[in-house]
Amino acid sequence: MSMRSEVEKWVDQSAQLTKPDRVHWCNGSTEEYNGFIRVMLADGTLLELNSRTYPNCYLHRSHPGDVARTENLTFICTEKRDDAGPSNNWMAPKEAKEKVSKLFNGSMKGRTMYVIPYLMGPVGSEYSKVGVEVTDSLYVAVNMHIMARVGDVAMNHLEKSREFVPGLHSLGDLSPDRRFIMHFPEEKLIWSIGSGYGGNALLGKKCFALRIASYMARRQGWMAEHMLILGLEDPSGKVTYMAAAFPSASGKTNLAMMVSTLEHEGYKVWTVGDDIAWLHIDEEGQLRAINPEAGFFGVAPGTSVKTNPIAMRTINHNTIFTNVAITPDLQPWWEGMGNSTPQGLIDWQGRRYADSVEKAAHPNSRFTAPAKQCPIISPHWEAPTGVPISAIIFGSRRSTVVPLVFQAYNWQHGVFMGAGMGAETTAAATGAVGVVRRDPMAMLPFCGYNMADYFRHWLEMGKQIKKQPKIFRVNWFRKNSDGKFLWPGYGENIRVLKWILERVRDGGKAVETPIGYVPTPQSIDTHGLDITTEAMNELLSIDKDGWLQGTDNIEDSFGKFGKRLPDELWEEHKDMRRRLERSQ
Ligand code: GTP
Ligand code: SPV
Ligand code: MN
Repeated sequence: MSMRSEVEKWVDQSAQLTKPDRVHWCNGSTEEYNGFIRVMLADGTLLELNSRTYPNCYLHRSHPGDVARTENLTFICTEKRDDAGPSNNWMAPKEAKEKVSKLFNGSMKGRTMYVIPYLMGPVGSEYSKVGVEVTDSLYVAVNMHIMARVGDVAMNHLEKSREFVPGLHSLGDLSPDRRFIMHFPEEKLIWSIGSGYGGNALLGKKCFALRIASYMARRQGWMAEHMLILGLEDPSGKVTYMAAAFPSASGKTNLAMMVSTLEHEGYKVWTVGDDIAWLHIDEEGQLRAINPEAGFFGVAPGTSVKTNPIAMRTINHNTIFTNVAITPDLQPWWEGMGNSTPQGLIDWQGRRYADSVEKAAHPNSRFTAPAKQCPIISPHWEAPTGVPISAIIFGSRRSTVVPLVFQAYNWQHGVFMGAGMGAETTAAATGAVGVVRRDPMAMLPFCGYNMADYFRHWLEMGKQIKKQPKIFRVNWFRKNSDGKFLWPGYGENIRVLKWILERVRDGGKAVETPIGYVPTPQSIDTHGLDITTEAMNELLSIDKDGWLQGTDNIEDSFGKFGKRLPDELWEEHKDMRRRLERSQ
């Protein structure tokens, strides 16, 4: 059977269940995109923004109860509960299907079903994979047009790759009571109903490229990670590639698009990806990364000409904004845009903004923009074989305890460092913000199987890589006793990347501490930076009690995995505690 008929068969089944009035197969063309936009402008799903300052840009306001990923309604449905592991919500596949097919039954009556074949990864890459999403949301369809390579290009890839990940999506009634984001990794299937937002609904992103892909990757010997990919150019013009895992809304897009404040010295950044990396080991034993996505679904608040001029230039044309505020002359606006609150602002829910307590833009408001519009997109961002990775960076928001940067002793210690990473929660998911939780490798909400097995996979991959990338931990978010950020962040993060590059090349000064190699204060280039010696010392200081408390938290977190947790990680844990206890 041809692959097209395989897809048709699944689409027919989905249509029998959801009973749409019409079925539209997407070809991925610009005409199709423009046609969809026209329909949404007519029915009010989109509002056209100022065509002079933001040409071909639109605003979408989502349902106020549907503004972020809902981790509590996200399930991994494996036959055995233990294969999903203690960090995932689990439901048996049979139960999940019975429960959710009732909701899908007739859910597209009176509506159109859009069939979206899409390719994750560069055209012509043996690492790329095909998904097919069917959805009754045009907002999802146009976002998928930007975020993935949609239509014929995917169908063509499929004829060779002969495998696709089906994803059934319907808006349902948008009630959280009837919202389920279901993953069936054993049959590589996604079912999502009741949300039209971001990672819940654009199934190529978190559902496929992370949860299902991580499961496939373990079986096939590669890795699917919540990582940005960047190239760091040095004064000689050589580019070194790094991949960095930070939790949601913790700085990946900003680091990936950073405008270096050391550009006059010859250090600059090239963007390869801002959210997801698929990592493979090539025939020479070199770790290589591709960005499976084709667009950016980035956090709007905090993005300004000062903090991220590259993002501002990427998103001022052909961009869809979701849940931002607008000015009376129809320009998008959000907190942290760098200007004062304009008169006559309309908030993200379409109300006149009067209140200075509530935010005008939702804290998780976003832009969807084509990656190729990024002025510093790497010339190799679509290289079929990806880019070679020399450093892996773990980062998260920690207002205390965690230094600006430090390096793991070796791969195994680095895996422990990632596995034990604590992170403050953000508005990217519903629930409390600012609570420290363990978020291993920034994958807690995105690993499609038991995380103990995921840690084992990291350890095994390390053994197969010939020249192991060095592993680092960064924290841009440490605060002083007044609650102010100690580190200026954004473009100044280049100073930390420069030290990382030096360490990759076996240079860069560091002291051996109980937590890893910490830079000496002088080894971070602070030339031209307005920062006090005290602040620098505090940023690099080791809070022994804080770290000991951290080892207790790691123990609780590791303990949940029982015997499945690799012994190596317990050894690393024991060693770190011993080093801390012995230190002054
Ligand atoms: P997801 O798209 O959810 O995966 O988020 P992300 O990891 O790409 O985060 P992003 O770069 O969008 O940043 C999230 C928020 O953190 C924004 O409000 C940024 O302004 C802020 N931020 C990013 N980098 C820094 C930094 O170096 N320092 C400080 N203080 N804030 C930062
Ligand atoms: C994240 O939450 O990590 C995101 C946004 O990148 S979403 O696509 O909604 O998952
Ligand atoms: Mn993300």
